[in-house]
Amino acid sequence: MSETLEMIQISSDENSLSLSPELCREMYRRMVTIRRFEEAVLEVYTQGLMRGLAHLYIGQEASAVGVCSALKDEDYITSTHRGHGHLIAKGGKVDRMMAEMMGKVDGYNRGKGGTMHIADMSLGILGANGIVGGGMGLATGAGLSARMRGTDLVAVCFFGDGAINQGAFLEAANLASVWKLPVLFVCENNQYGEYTSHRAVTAIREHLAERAAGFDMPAAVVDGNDVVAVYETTQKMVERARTGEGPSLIENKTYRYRGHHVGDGNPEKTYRTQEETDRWLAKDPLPRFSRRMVKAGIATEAELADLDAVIKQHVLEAVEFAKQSPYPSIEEVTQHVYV
Ligand SMILES: Cc1ncc(C[n+]2csc(CCOP(=O)(O)OP(=O)(O)O)c2C)c(N)n1
Ligand SMILES: [Mg+2]
Repeated sequence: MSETLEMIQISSDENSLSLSPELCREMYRRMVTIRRFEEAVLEVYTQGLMRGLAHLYIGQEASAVGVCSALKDEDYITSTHRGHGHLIAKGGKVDRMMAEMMGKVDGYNRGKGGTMHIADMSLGILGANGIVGGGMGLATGAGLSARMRGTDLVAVCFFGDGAINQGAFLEAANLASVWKLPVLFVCENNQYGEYTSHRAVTAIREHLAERAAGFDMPAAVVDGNDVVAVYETTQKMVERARTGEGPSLIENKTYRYRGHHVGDGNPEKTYRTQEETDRWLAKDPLPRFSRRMVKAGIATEAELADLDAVIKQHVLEAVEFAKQSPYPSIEEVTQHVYV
């Protein structure tokens, strides 16, 4: 059993807030940006302005923001099919993201990748990924590269409760541990893989983070809707990784408030109950953190409402930017892609 395998869910004290006001405001700004961006994606999809589907991150904002706020700009992340939140949390630009959703030339991939392939190497974003578990090898490779180049950079691998059962996890986590690579595996346990509860498909007593024991890797179970707990836990794990102590696993327990994707309109009528969703809605990471900031005197309710309005406008402008952007020309149909 690894030395710090702690299977008690970590939450922070809601009655205090010792992080700097600047950091709190920035974390809140990023969480609200994710929420408003995702709402706009749903609107754009509903209006028929984008092709295919998108997997919304609404409800899980504290996980991406808590983790990425503990990283340096140069650190790496790998993301998933539910990737918009990770990208925004790492500094992705909402106008270029929205253009990519709509297949436009100003998108991150010149409109040829769409929601599940957005990458920005300049921000260390090694890509969203349509392959469940696809980021595990990439993050481990990025960690190896960071080590071989003599940097102190770390690589974070975001993945879901469903992805923890992919064989790639065994390969990546084992190698990362044997070679003590600077990799942080962040399992976002939003309770479901598509329409199936993780309890139905995963042989684990209680916490998915228990898997870390098999890799001799420290692990933490975190209240994934508590951005402070996620941030502080990540800081500790990142510090270990930077100083050569090797990888670790964080399980952020959270919930997606919407369906698996934008076309999964009413999960409460099919594979989950309204009572369960209501229980998680009471732990919504946004009002939870805003209440806490107000209580700590970091911001007033009016200031936070103003900030929300500014962000809504910013996202609306991103939608307009994407609408105005042209489709890529027919001449470049075979460029920037594997043919
Ligand atoms: C290798 C692979 N298998 C299956 C799928 C189909 N698929 C897409 S999302 C998904 C569920 C993933 O669940 P989880 O890892 O919990 O992520 P979440 O959607 O909950 O964020 C599945 C099975 C896929 N994209 N890739
Ligand atoms: Mg899941």
